[in-house]
Amino acid sequence: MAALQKSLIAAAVAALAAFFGFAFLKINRLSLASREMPVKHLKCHYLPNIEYGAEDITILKDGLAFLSTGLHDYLDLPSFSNEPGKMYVLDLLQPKLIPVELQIKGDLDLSSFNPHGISVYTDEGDDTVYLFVVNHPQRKSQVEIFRLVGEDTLVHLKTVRHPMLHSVNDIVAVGKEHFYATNDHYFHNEALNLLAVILGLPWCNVVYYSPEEVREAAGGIQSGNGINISPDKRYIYVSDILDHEIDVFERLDGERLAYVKSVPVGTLCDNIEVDHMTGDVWLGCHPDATKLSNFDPKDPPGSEIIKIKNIVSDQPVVTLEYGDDGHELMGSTVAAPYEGKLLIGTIFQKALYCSTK
Ligand SMILES: [Ca+2]
Ligand SMILES: [Ca+2]
Ligand SMILES: [Ca+2]
Repeated sequence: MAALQKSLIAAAVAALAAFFGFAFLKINRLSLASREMPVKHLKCHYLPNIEYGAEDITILKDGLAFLSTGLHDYLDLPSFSNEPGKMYVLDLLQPKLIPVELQIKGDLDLSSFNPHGISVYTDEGDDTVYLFVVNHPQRKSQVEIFRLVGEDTLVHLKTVRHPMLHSVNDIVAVGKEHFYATNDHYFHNEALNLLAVILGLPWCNVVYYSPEEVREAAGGIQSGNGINISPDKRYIYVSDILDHEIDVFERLDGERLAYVKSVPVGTLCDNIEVDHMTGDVWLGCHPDATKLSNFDPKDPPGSEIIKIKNIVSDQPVVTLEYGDDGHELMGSTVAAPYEGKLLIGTIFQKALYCSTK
């Protein structure tokens, strides 16, 4: 009996050790730990006023950029401030590039405002600009819809909450109250999420929201992050960050998404911006996710910006546009292009203005 007990315990210990060994290797592989940092620098300077991250940035066709800043208390990622987040606007056509804080009016609790992914929608009929912002008050997920008034005021129109929108990372607006959203986790419990990552369970999804219906538009994603749309509005791009690829979907009638293909990028890409002139896809990526989660200022997480040309064609071209070991910029999440200019934002640090000419 004692001998049987002993061998059972030995078998259990061996199984646990094997699992932890497997888990360790899997996490190292997913997070691209100890990967050599890609290096490529551009002519850049820091944007004033942005010290606590600009997780997402998007730019209107007329050169007006929006920045969501101050993301904190999210997925145990580092943050330099626990103050409420803010929205900024920056006119890229002005000679002085100084982001200005957007005034928020209406019925929104600003003391718990924690903005994350953003998207803009312009009403073709009357040119009204709607700004959609993922917000995480008390670690929850909801989407705020604002209307831009003048150049520096957001009027809060609506808060969208839904059980299917449970861990929203980013959104892309396709109507005044209509959007696609990515969920970056499946479980509420962090240990179960870690297990899902280790086992490679592709249980995250893209959700379509309209006031009339809310449903899963696409599944099979390990961790949904950035989402955006082609200039002709025909394709939706989703970053499956843990899979190191960008998934391409075609929008069908009735807002159905048909999977087209995945483009490997070899790095952990966060948000997606699309050049409105060329259709090129710009990605803010994390070259080594372990450096992000075990934040050490002496060995900081780096930044990596990737561009995909002709993403829908048979031969997409993936290029490194910017790479840094974290001494210039830590934790890049987004790269927004505008006519030879590039804005690069981060989770918790600064933002850069660069020239790509
Ligand atoms: Ca976005
Ligand atoms: Ca995938
Ligand atoms: Ca993101």
